[in-house]
Amino acid sequence: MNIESSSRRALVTGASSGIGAATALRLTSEGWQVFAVARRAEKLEHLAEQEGIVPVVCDVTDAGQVASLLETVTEAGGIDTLINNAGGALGVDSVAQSSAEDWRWMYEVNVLGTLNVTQAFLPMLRAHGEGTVLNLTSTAGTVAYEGGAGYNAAKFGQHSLTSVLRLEEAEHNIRVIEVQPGMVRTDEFAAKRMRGDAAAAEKVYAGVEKPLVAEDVAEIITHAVTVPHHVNLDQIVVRPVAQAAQHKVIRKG
Ligand code: 8X3
Repeated sequence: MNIESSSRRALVTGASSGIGAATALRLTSEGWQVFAVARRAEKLEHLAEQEGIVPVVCDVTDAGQVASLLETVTEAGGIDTLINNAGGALGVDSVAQSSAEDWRWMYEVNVLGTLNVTQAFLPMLRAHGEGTVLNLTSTAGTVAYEGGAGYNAAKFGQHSLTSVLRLEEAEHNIRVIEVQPGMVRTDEFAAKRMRGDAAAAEKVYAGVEKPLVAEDVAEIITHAVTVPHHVNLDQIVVRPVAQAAQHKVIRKG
């Protein structure tokens, strides 16, 4: 499973679908070598056929699995860019009514998952000399909204982790980029958040003529990690025009 040594190399978590899959595909189409990481092997099968992609199964919330991931990637030549994309939302309940279990899951996957993978790969990125970490947070990481509850709390946490990391790793010439997307229509995000209720998931995007799609965000990620290394796009907020703010969404029909 050795990959070419000449090109840029990234690891993308949460790569089986949505923004992660689109990013893995976009980077390889531009000549990158990509380790595409996700929890379930069968969900990575469609990416395995793509030249330049090495699928690796790993649950980022499991420190033991992350240690094996590091070993696999080290043996296969390493990376210069880490893209922490794995994450998700569960529920739209108020603080008064939400369940601590949901909050725990969101903290685990968004914050501790990012922490686990980042800690594991920092020595490799430092040794490289021009490392990049890009964390996919959310507009929910800086703007609270009703029903945001545990998702806001987790994304604010991941946003803070990212800001601290930027301060701490500058000495090691690691740039730390945060991409904060607003409304992105993907197959899984709203479906997971609404616990499989397809009608509720559909309502999230109802009447929004052009929400962002995964490829829009993948293009921005690709740009941010491809500009010369001394250029650090610290925080990129990206929303569809129809979502002027978290509380202002233009819906037609
Ligand atoms: C998703 C953006 O607006 O649903 O991360 O919180 S939002």
